[in-house]
Amino acid sequence: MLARAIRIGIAALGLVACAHPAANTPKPAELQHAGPAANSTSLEPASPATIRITARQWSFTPEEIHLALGQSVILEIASLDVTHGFNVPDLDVRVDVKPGKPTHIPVQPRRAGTYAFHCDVFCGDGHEQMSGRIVVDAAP
Ligand SMILES: [Cu+2]
Repeated sequence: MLARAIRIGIAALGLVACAHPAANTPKPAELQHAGPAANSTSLEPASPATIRITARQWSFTPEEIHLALGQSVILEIASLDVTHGFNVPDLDVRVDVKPGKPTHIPVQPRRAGTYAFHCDVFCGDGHEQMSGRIVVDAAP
């Protein structure tokens, strides 16, 4: 009796397996590929990444920012003390950065390279030291 019940159970399992032919079952590699692609397609356009930059007498933090070619980002620049300028001549970006009022700049670099930025509002004796660079990395 017990042996017959086991045989019926095995037969039932066999039927379940046969109900899903191998031809219609995605291979593990296909599933892995489909997952990340579906995620990046649905998330990228909705929310560009925000990169926060702090200005203070007399430096920007961070001094070096890395962006991927074609990546849409928002640069959020905040001053911790006095009014500064944020000027990236080769990207046509130039804004005043006032204390207590972060400035948001949408950026989508179209060419790989290194773009220098600096403060262009005199903010004290160390003003000329306020500089940094944006490095746009080409796609791998
Ligand atoms: Cu300055």
